[in-house]
Amino acid sequence: IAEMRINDLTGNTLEFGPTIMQWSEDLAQWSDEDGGLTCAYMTDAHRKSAEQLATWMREAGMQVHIDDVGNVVGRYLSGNPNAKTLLTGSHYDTVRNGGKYDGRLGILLPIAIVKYLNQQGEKLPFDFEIIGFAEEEGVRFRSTFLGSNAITGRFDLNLLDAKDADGITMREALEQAGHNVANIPGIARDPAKIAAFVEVHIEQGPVLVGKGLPLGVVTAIAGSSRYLVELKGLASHAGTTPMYMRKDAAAAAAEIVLLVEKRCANIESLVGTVGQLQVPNGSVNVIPGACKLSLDIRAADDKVREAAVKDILDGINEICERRFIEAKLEKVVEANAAPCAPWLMDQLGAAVETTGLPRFDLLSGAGHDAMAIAHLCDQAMLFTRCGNGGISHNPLETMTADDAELGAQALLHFLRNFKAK
Ligand code: HGY
Ligand code: MN
Ligand code: MN
Ligand code: MN
Repeated sequence: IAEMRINDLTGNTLEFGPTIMQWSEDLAQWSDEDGGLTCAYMTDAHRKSAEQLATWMREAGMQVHIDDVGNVVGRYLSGNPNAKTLLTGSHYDTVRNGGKYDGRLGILLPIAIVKYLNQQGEKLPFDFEIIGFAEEEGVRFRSTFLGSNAITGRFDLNLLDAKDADGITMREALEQAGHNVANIPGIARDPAKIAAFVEVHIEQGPVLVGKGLPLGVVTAIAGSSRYLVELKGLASHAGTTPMYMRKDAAAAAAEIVLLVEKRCANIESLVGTVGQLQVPNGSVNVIPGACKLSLDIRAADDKVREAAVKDILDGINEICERRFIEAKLEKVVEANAAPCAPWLMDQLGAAVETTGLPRFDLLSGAGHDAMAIAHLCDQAMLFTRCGNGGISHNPLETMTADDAELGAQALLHFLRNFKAK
């Protein structure tokens, strides 16, 4: 049916889908690690990916520059000097061993549309700007949304001193890549010149695939709290130290993992994850004297999330006191839920319906650059279905050319009919 609908719609074979899928494959060739896709901020693979995006944008007829936090920015000019700019885009960094479409789809799909418009000689009545945000996942320097925060003027310059696992500071990484950190504040956009922001992204979850729908319109992006926890106990001999005398940091961490799981269970849209858990320099025959873990708590409702975070932090205190463990917590992300703008959702929904699909609204449990750009202008998101049951942040992340096509057809219709607020 999708095949038939697409042929009806375009009157010929797929316009955008195969290009988007091929570019996704091509872009995935650059990875920090062999086997699997890892593209962390300002690594060599990250810089090569930026250059490739810039090339595709240029070939599509866009004015292109790479700014000093590494955002790849392409502008498709309207020729109307008074027109406000419509922003779109997503991130091109990835999680470790991630998927090819997370973030990248939201850059490649609009480039394919601009390439088509440019070939047709069709201008839009507004300047259309595609931004490949340089960093959203927080893999190398822990902080997230570096690219989109620079665009909204909220880049925290103190982060330039943050060090990666090898002790390299963000400032050094940027300067080694030829960037001038003095220009970062100047990256901020003037809100008066921006009409809105729309991000196309894979859903990264099971809802659309469960509904059998290729596209969805996002209602809100869940808020999230991220902490790094360092537990300090006492390393001692695994054979001679009686159980009741131990200060076992890993056992405390294990209780914390189950506390998070229990506290977040069975509460609508509340999720909690310990994604990183390690015993630094652990040995089989040594009681773990230290343990590092991460907390990621999210919910659609900020009050629900804040209550869960409070209970979990109180719980960590109770576990550590009982086990004579010291805990050091560092809050690395606190982002409130970002509701999408109804006026934009309606225009996106109408565009989805032109592809012959029903409008279907859903929450985004995943964080997105749109929640950072929400500090600059109204935002909305278009989701495309994830295959393999919706898995993401995993090499099994997948999507189809048909769904990419439908997403592109919908966004093209949205652009051609966009009415600024
Ligand atoms: O973690 C997130 O939700 C996003 O994929 N960075
Ligand atoms: Mn992601
Ligand atoms: Mn993403
Ligand atoms: Mn995103």
